[in-house]
Amino acid sequence: MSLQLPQMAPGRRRASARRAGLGATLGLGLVLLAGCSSESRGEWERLAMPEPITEQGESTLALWQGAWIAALITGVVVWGLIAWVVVAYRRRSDDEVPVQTRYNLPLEIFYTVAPIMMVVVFFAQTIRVQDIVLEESPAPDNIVEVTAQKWSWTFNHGIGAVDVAADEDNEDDEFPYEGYAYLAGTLTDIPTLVLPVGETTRFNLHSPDVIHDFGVPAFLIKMDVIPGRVNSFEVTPTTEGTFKGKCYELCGAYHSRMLFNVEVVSAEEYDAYVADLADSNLASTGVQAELPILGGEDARTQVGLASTRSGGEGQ
Ligand SMILES: [Cu+2]
Repeated sequence: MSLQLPQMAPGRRRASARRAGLGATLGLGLVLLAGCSSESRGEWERLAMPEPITEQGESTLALWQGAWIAALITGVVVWGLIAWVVVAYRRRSDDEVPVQTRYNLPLEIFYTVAPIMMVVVFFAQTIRVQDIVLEESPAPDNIVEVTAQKWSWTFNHGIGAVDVAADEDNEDDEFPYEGYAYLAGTLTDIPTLVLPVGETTRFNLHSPDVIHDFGVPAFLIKMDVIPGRVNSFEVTPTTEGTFKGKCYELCGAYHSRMLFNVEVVSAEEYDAYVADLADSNLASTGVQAELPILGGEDARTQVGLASTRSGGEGQ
């Protein structure tokens, strides 16, 4: 039984198919755009990357967008070639046998060389951006010692004179500031990391127990916190506001509680915050800390942590 198609001149049939296709595309585009707030339009432009709030994060975003654009151009060329081959070399009659070409040397050289060139460009761009986001300035405005401990964060802000040279060995026995003001989070008390806008802050990452990972989506960077090793990176926040941070390494039973907030404030508010924090440390412990709280024995006796651990070991 043959299929009965409505009779229509070939030219008119093509024109009406084109109109239907155009209408469907426009309709779909309108539906998609109508559902777009300016926020989600931003997400589309950033290709689902969070909005960066640091100078360093802008380079990461540009790398992400560039990689997607390169991948999409490649995709369009490949899809286009597939569609062209399917149409141009389709079987035109039942007894037709296509040319049995076994290889095409120029084509094979092209699809060997093109991907190698793409990998080289991706690699070079990645190294370039990696150098930018991991670059450490000779004298950052602030150095914060971050402790990731089971199961929260302690943020140690420096007070008094700073000696950047003391930070250079990246060891845990010398620290750049004369004294420290610290905020220790607990299982039930999510700590807030306060940072000054427009200033460069270096994070030195310490862990007394297992591997954690310090990350803030709005920084577009995260870094492992490894016991016995001090990893570090710097950010220069450009936007004031409150942002979310968390542990990105499945570190144990209460990994999911290793959350923190980041509050970017003006430089004056930051100085006032650190002074207040030092006062409240002094009021609660009776001493001004000369060294940052880096966990280990200290982490177990921090406010709130003692109650969450029975023997202090294991888990
Ligand atoms: Cu963790």
